[in-house]
Amino acid sequence: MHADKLKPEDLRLYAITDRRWLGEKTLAEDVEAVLKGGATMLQLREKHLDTEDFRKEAEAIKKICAAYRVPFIINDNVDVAKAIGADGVHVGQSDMAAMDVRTRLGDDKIIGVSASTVKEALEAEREGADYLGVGAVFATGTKDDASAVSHETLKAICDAVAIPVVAIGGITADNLPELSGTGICGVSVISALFAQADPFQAAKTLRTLSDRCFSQA
Ligand code: TZP
Ligand code: MG
Repeated sequence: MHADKLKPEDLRLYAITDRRWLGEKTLAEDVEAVLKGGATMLQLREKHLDTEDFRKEAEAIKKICAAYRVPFIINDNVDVAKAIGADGVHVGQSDMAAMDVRTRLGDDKIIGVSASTVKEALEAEREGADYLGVGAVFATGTKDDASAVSHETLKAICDAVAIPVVAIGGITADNLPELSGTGICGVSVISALFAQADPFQAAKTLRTLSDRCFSQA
């Protein structure tokens, strides 16, 4: 394993895309805005694009992330990630197993896994995950089937694994400080960035707060 492929501070403000609030804007514009504002990692999450459109979009977003020197992760789709040379893939519990993703991507790439229990977290770590996304730590309207994770469970997961953990689900500038002391390296957010009128300013605010709350982790 290559120890420097993912630094814990890369997870400080992990932006996950969602095109539902774009309106007249392009996804590339919003991605650039959140990176300029201080997002430290970016995941392209597309639930409705066909493979060819997903690949084209990924190609474009990869260039922007490279310009800002921010790791670029693809949600779920190992084929797209391999085709465009993304930095990694994020999989959920019902997606491809982390072990199989590792076999397909090799040791140099970043693999993230969603977990909502200590058992799932330990299993993902054993299978070779580089980081965990744990949530939903607050109520969210963005993912219908998100399971709720208490802050006690979040802390128990952070204590149980050696790999970095990022919290996800309903995180805003108002509630982010409540996650201090859980052991997370940062926060992963969708609507608190991409549903905002000014994603640049939203990223700036969240990055400042996240640096303040999680730089000890
Ligand atoms: N996984 C657990 S909650 C969630 C995902 C993808 C949605 C997070 O979106 P938001 O808008 O930051 O609550
Ligand atoms: Mg998934």
